[in-house]
Amino acid sequence: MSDILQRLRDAEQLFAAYEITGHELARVRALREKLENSQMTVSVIGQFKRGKSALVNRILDDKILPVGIVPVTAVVTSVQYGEKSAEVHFANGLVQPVAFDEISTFINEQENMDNHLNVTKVCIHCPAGFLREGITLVDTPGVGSLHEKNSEEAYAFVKESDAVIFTLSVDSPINQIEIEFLRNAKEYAAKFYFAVNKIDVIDEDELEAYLAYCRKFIAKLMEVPEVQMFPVSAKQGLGVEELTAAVSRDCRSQGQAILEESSALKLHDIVLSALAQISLYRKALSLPAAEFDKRFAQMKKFFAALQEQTAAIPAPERKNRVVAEAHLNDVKNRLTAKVSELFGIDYHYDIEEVEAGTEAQAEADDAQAAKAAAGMPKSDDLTQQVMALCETLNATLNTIFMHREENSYKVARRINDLNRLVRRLVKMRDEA
Ligand SMILES: Nc1nc2c(ncn2[C@@H]2O[C@H](COP(=O)(O)OP(=O)(O)O)[C@@H](O)[C@H]2O)c(=O)[nH]1
Ligand SMILES: [Mg+2]
Repeated sequence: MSDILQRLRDAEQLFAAYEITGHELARVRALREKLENSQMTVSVIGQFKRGKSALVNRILDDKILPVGIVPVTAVVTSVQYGEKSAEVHFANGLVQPVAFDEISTFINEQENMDNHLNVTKVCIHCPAGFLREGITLVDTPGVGSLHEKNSEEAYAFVKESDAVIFTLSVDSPINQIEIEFLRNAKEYAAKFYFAVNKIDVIDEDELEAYLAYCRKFIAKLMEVPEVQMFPVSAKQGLGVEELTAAVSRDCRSQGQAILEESSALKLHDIVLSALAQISLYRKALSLPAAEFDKRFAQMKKFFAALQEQTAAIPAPERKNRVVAEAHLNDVKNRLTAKVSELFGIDYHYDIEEVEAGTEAQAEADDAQAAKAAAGMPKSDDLTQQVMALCETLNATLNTIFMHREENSYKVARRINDLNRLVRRLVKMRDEA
């Protein structure tokens, strides 16, 4: 068995033994299954309007995905090999098969604005040759547009990618947003391809200058001596074959190695998250029971105050996406500060867990009401989102509260146990 597979199993066993690490258990289990089935996720990422969706269509040799002059892709769309079919996954767990010509209703930012339909992903099957060997090709919303939710989705999905086709385009030199995004992607994906799109709009000299300029930045950022760039035109089909040939070749010759490396990167992230949970747990257990009760009560008061403040935001403002997102960020920061004040530890909120989707405008509301009437799931409101944030922390503290009822001998043993767990997690973190 490979070393990383063994480490995933160890982590799975470890997380299964504690109430507090249920979320990490689910993540590590999914990762292990993916590795065992040799499923490779190749995602197309980049800033909005670089031509990602157009490139995916060209790779699949099919006009499946909506493309446009304004930000279009609002939802992660994965494509696997198979008979043509499509299904939409909603946040409430509902999975609904849809006809191909209806896909756009769910993916398109203009139709599903700020993802008010609460779609988590769209899964498509299509018999394209590129997918035949077990590749899942994923089109993602772009970063950097006015639709902040799109950026959040894109950032979140990078965590699931094994390999990445980072898409730039010649009509804009690589910018700070792209560099930041790439820097983040580097922490999770094991293999990178750089596509430089829209080469049909410039001449050869200009292209050379563009490539030289980007190459320098990217090599430095990726900490490699050299990077290979793939100049393409998704519109005219130029260069796309070279790109897909390189991806296919690597999948065949080093697919397992890519998957293992990407799994190790992801395990590192999961272990960090488990460490944060466990640190809070251990810290709280170490407090005298009365002291813990007092701080827990203060925390509950704080939850209530946050909810009250949220409820007090007037209706027109809470419908405003920018106001709503700013409020949610503020809540996250204040919760982090409160945990630090009461329990003396660094407790970070997982940004991607925040469902910051509030309706941008009344129009979107109307559309949603219409869809809701048609049996579609309804989106969360700001109050529910703040409640969900508090609830994660509340659940952890409640578990601790239950254990603090045990006698002091048991608590001491549990803390000992957690100390061992933390040491193992730290070791895992440093190995990964
Ligand atoms: N000239 C040119 N335009 C392109 C090319 N690829 C995409 N586009 C255009 O760029 C815009 C954005 O494309 P889209 O695929 O929606 O970008 P995405 O936001 O990155 O998915 C659309 O207007 C496309 O027609 C290309 O290779 N050449
Ligand atoms: Mg797109």
